Amino acid sequence: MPAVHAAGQIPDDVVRLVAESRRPVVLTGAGISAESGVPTFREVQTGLWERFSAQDLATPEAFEADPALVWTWYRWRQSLIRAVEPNPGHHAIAQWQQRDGVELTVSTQNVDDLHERAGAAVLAHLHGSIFAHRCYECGIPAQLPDAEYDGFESPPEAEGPPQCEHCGGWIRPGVVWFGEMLPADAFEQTAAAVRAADLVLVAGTSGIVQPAASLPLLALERGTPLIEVNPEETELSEVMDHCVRGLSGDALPTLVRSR
Ligand code: BJW
Ligand code: ZN
Repeated sequence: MPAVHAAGQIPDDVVRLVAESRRPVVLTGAGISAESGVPTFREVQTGLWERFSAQDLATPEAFEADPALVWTWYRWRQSLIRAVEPNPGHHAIAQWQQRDGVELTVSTQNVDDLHERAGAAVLAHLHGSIFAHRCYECGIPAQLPDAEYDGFESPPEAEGPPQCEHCGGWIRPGVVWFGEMLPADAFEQTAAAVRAADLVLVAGTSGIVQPAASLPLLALERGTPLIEVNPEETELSEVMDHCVRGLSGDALPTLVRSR
């Protein structure tokens, strides 16, 4: 069973574990971007999207059934992400990575670029990038101008995706939908980093979606300390050594402060 701590009362030995780690791995999910204003996946959506769960829209079947709806959802989310800023959780990780003597690996399930915008190098985007595009049919990458939606207002109606210059197929976002494989190497590179880590910190993920949710178990097998940062109990909580129950924007700056 994990030791559970409030974000404002993280014991010194947990802060020391972080401060003394030389090869930490940080695994992040949607919760780390929540305080920036990016909705998580298991939240109820609003506007044009309120009848749909993210789980219904993030599939090849949804795109095939209604390309315009799914495309517009992604274009709107791109504009939302462009309109927000990294929060103290992203900044704390970037600062930790820049500390002398620390080789910190960041691997994220997030398709946003907020870790990078905070100054962190990200080893892997396990579920791809929302800003990359490729043809749904032939896979050739496509360059598109930025979406012109207001990031905060849902668009009034759905607009169809552009077509591939090579084969006429629909252009899709460069993300990983349910039932699709993760990008080549992203999982294996993260798994190797977790196997080599002396500490694994998991922040802002429900631990529901596989295979990403299995990565912390590689640390468990090796007896590597595991810390979770999340306001809620998750599917992964029971394998953790420490659970910090709080928002990552509060907990991470405290956890990674230098002693
Ligand atoms: C805060 C906070 C704050 C809030 N601070 N925290 C084995 C068993 C069962 C099923 C499967 C299995 N293996 C594969 C599957 C199927 C499937 C799967 O896992 N399904 C589950 C629903 C059970 N997996 C796949 O299909 C994967 N592919 C695959 O396995 O390929 C092999 C294969 C191929 C063919 C057949 C079978 C196998 C692909 C998964 C792709 C996931 N894609 C998405 C969408 C990406 C594009 C987009 O952005 O639209 O990725 S789904 C969505 O979930 C997104 C996320 O990256 C992912 C994870 O979500 P995350 O990050 O955990 O967010 P939430 O919203 O779930 O949780 C937020 C958390 O934050 C909560 O805990 C909050 O409490 C917390 N929080 N505020 C800190 N301020
Ligand atoms: Zn094509």
